[in-house]
Amino acid sequence: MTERVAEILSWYDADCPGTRGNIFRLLMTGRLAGTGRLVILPVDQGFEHGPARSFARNPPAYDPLYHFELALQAGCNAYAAPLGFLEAGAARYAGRIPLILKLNNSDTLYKDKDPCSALTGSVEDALRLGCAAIGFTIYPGSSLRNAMYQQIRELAESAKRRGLVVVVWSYPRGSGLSKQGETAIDVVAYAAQIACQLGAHIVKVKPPTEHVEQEEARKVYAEQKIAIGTLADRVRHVVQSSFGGRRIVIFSGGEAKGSDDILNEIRGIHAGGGFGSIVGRNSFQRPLPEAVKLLHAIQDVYRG
Ligand code: FBP
Repeated sequence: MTERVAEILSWYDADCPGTRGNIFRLLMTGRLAGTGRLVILPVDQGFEHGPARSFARNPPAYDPLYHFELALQAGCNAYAAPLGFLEAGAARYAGRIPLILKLNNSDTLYKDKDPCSALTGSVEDALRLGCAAIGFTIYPGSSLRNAMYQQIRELAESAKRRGLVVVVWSYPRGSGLSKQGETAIDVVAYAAQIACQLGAHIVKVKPPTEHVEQEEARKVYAEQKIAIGTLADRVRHVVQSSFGGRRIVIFSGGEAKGSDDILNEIRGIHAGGGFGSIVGRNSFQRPLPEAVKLLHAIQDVYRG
């Protein structure tokens, strides 16, 4: 146990030993073990975006076992996926890497202006598969957000009682927001705060832009001179908005892009005090050796 991991665990002192043990596992696995930083591999895009959009660029990625192997070879802290992908490999890879079961998912075959994911797994499934955590997506900004908040309240209560960690993907989206507003700094900071208030141990958001969506927020950002000019400034503000930095906040990777662009973004997240990244398409859409190399380079940035 390092001092940093002990410090992070002290923020979760309301949790039972099982949950704290699983936070410890997440923080003590892979190439970033002990640093307090995390790089997680998420592979729910087959469900969220469809198989061809997700896997055709690197066909071995159609195979669920490929992702367990990638997460292991890349030294990730954890691997997150929906029920089907985890069931396909959890027994073979039992105990080798912490797993996060995504308990809700949505597809893009029906375009809802107000999205709400379906429950696609249970806390019992997570326990049966030996997972360290459950994952859940909320869409603040959707007219159906309150139903999602109520679902995660119940699931989080049950997961925490059974010693699991709760990871919330907080993705502002829906008719309450403009397209630009989905990644606006005020909205992303607000989405991170909502996830923390819902009891998330780990919050995942998209890297925010300089845009400020809400008129009322714009005045405060100007009056209080909240720095939002660089990605590092914005990440710092999101981390501060997550209980003054007392919650683990990680940032998602986004669509496939060049390694230099990704690494520049990671440098910004690191400089702003972000706890890490969850990188899906930018890893599994590359051939395995390239993906491992990129994930190692990302981890090296977080190692400072
Ligand atoms: P990526 O690195 O591929 O963006 O994965 C992170 C993630 O949160 C996935 O878990 C999820 O499927 C995806 O982003 C959602 O992306 P989008 O908002 O573009 O549908």
